Amino acid sequence: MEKTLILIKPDAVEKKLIGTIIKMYEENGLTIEDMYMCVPTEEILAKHYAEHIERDFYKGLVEFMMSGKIVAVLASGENAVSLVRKINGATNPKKADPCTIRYLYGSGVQMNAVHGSAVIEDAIREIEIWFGN
Ligand code: YYY
Ligand code: MG
Repeated sequence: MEKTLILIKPDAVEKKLIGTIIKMYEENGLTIEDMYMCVPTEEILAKHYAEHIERDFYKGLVEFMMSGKIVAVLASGENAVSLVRKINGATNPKKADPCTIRYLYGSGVQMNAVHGSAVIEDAIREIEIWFGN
């Protein structure tokens, strides 16, 4: 069974959307294997967002991600990686399909409520970062 990494970002936690968001994954057939809350460190975010470190939005993104608690979620299911990306919707909530988490609850490209691993290789890498072996 495929596994993937989800982060419920500080904007969604602040809006009390943890339960609503977890329910959307479960209703779409995913299983929650493990989860915890934390205020992420700069170090873990540098690993997680390594591909974006040179981008101009990186500093603001890290500051936002450290602005409050997040929920790290390990989820599994058939095609879990692509299924979570579909449920999450496009990076920009304005361009996301209706009924997706980002369309419903995102407030901008940065504050877009959730993260989901993009491909299986990323999921393996990100699960290692957030949950270890
Ligand atoms: O994988 P996904 O989260 O949909 O988008 P990425 O292009 O990987 O960007 C990661 C993360 O960075 C995005 O969720 C918000 C933030 N971001 C930003 O703040 N400003 C941008 N112009 C692009 C991305
Ligand atoms: Mg990405």
